[in-house]
Amino acid sequence: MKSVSVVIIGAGPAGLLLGQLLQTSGIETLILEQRSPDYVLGRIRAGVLEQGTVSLMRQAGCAERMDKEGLVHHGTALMVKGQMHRIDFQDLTGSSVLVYGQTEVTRDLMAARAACGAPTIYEAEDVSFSGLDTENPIVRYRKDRMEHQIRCDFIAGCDGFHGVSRRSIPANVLKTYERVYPFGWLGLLSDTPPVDDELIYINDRRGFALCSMRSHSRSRYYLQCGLDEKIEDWSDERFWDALQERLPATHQARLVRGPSIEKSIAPLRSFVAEPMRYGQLFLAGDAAHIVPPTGAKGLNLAASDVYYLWQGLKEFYHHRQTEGLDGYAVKALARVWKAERFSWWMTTMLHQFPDQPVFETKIQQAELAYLFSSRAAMTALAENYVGLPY
Ligand code: FAS
Ligand code: PHB
Repeated sequence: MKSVSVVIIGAGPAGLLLGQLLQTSGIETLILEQRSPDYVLGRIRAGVLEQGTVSLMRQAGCAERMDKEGLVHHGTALMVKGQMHRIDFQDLTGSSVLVYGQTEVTRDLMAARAACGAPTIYEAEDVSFSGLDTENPIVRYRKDRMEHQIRCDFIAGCDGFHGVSRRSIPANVLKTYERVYPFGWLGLLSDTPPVDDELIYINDRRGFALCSMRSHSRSRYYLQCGLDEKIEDWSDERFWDALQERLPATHQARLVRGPSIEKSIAPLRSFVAEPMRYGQLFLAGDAAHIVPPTGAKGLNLAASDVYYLWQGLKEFYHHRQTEGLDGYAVKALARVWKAERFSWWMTTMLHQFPDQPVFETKIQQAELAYLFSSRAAMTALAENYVGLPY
């Protein structure tokens, strides 16, 4: 039976980044991905990278295009009751974020893996595991109607929220924690210039909106929408009109409309699965946790999980020590829960909750008023947004 040191399930950013970092440490991997490369690249998701994620891309040797094309942002704006409030990351934390789309991160990682010849099996079907609680678990999958099995030392479950890895942890071991929000995000991507040099998070009485970007000529916009909304009911024109209404007066004339390249609705949830390890299976990224995108943490949490797992595997293969792997779940979850808190806080502060008690609305208004009146409060927002230390 074929064997490999680490089998990675999922060729999203978590799986690919882990694969590249292990590659730089001389640790052999095989990635199994259920979809095609084009399908993976077609999903439009995150847009903001923390410095930790940027640093890992550089350590993985995949940062050339990111460093050339990424946009350094030293702050962001929150618009409340028509008033713009800038959160100055540089002044408050001395740090910044990089605007560079997840699609491009994934493309760079895919290209690097192909260039080094490390194997990725795309369109691998029915992945399953056995012997997770033994020294050498077995991974099974089907490819082109042929059944395959691989013996390995470790399995990295980087297969996202709907993957097989979390489901492979016994129900009497796995605990999950969840909050589902009463709205979703309707996103649109267009080859039009952004309305501002930085992102704008908008708390408007008609609903939340976010003005983001991928470059100086490609914009990414989001509108809070009902869970019953259907994408086919949202023409481009209806989207642009709704966005225009929620923009501050200073920016309405700047809005450049154009045909949507992509348009989708995503539900918002906070979700954490514990433990992030079972036997030789380690969960990383969306396989273990989901955050509402309001805090721009999803992709960046996947990166910090990958960092901890990379360090633990490096220690094992280079020094036969297991301290890093044994401490992985506790260390990763400590950072996960802080990001869950921040993402929940940003979401409850900036969205409309029409059915909530008036008291909650009053608290939301007080939260915002305090935030903009206190350097300490704005510093707390900024240090979470640019990324807490690993
Ligand atoms: P991913 O889901 O990206 O990748 C998992 C991979 O595993 C996929 O390619 C999948 O095909 C594969 N897979 C699944 N099951 C498998 C199986 N059984 N066998 C083999 N392969 C399998 N984050 C932000 O920071 N900002 C955002 O604006 C933002 N917007 C988002 C919008 C949407 C609609 C979604 C769903 C997420 C969004 N996120 C956002 C979060 C997102 O960026 C994730 O955090 C990020 O994709 C996490 O990467 P992975 O953990 O690699 O999971
Ligand atoms: C994005 O550009 O897709 C993006 C940016 C910031 C967020 C969420 C999404 O908080």
